[in-house]
Amino acid sequence: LNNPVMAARIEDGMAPFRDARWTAAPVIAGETLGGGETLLANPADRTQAVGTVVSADKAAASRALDVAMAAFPAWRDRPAAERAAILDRIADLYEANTFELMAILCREAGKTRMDGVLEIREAVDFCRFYAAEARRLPPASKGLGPFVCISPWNFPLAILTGQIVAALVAGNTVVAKPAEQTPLVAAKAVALMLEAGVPPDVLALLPGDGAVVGAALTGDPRAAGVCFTGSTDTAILIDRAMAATGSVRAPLIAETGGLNAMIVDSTALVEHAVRDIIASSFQSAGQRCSALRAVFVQSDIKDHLLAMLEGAAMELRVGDPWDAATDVGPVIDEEARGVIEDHCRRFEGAGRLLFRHPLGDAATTGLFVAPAALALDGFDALEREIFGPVLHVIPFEADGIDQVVDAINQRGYGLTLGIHSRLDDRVEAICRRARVGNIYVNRNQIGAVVGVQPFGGEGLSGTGPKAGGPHYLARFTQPGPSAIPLPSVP
Ligand code: TXE
Repeated sequence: LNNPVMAARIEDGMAPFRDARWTAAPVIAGETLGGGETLLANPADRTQAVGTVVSADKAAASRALDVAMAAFPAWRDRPAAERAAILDRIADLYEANTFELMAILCREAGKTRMDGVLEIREAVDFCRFYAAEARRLPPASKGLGPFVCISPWNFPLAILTGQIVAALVAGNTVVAKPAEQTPLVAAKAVALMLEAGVPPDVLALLPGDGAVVGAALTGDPRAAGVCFTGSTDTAILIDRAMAATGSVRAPLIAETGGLNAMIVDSTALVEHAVRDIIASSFQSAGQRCSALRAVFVQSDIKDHLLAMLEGAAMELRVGDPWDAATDVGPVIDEEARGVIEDHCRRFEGAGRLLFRHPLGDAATTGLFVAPAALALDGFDALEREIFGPVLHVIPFEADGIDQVVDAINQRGYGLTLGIHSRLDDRVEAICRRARVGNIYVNRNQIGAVVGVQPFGGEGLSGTGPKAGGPHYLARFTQPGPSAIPLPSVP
């Protein structure tokens, strides 16, 4: 994106979509259902309409499962190579429609250009990777039936695509329920999948309320499996809804929240640590499940690191993500902003604000949150995942590394961990001790790198196996409940 020729191409490519409007509606057997329309506004200004959505109801959920049941045997029995070829065509169509997809991601979900490019790359990689994996599945492995795919708003294209294409290529039919906040990019994605050759009766899209449509789908015994990414609370609700159907054969493949930490010791290259902290905590306005929430800093370098961090954070440009110079866009909705702002206010009131971006004009328009750093005494003092551009800073002493790792393990949300240190022995010891799905050593603590660094967590952060990795597809062909059951809440 720093290449001026490439930047100009993107600018020109996205320009026709500056004021475009998109629509989303339930699609069952290739037929689009009508109904009352709700307007969706751009989170960067809250007034500009981006499109309209027609929400599905329980009756539509039931019909979609009927169609998916009927279509299943023929789809299951098609050669895996044929299904894989369709995924390759989906990837081609995503690439051919990159600018429109970037425009929807920007105006519906508040994604910056960098976020948009990376998200489309990830979606394309999921298609190509699962296509290749499917060609290697043992011939005896078969799909299970209709899979319900429930996706979140923070990677509304990549996660939705990864879930759907994994379930499809393994021989399942799919009913997909996108997040309430991001139905438009889902509708575009599903239209491209149908154009690529997914038979219409094999894939349904049901935009709508999680508590209505999501609950109806996951609580239906015809669902042969559920693939979910979102909050841990919702994963637990889904787990219970599935158990209540009496079916013990349907797997729940869940990817949920994290409370991610980084450890920076006094041998670290502080400039590199600062670069990676800024990217992981503040990129995507902190709305990534992999994002860094708390950095443990060795006391003797804390002031130095904080001074550099503050300097770098003040350089960030927070504002309209349509503007190519923007680093941090808006958060997804009023509710999300309220939760993050309340949290920052409480810390500020307690004298724990380390620094906060000044925000400037952006504050008056859209749903922007100023990137901030807050002081924390211990990891257990952080009550929950704060899904925004907020970093917590916890000092530790030279002899306290083991206790730091134990504190991370005790939280039970083992999704990502960053380490900045030049002591190989120490890095190895931390890696051995930490119960975390993905560890990043002296590098950016990001999420999946499909096919290279499969992504997924431990404990409360999900049920494995890792997305974008070699064991993932098989899970869509094996009956039985989750490999790592989520805790049941009484
Ligand atoms: O998630 P939900 P929300 C975390 C993050 C965020 C919090 C809440 O901390 O602040 O979760 O976000 C559908 N049965 N993550 O409220 O509700 C819902 O419609 C079936 C982390 O957006 O879990 C949507 O499609 N489905 C995360 C999807 O679940 C239901 C990404 C996710 O929404 C349902 C998003 C029900 N009863 C949020 N209720 C990550 N891991 O990246 C809701 N849904």
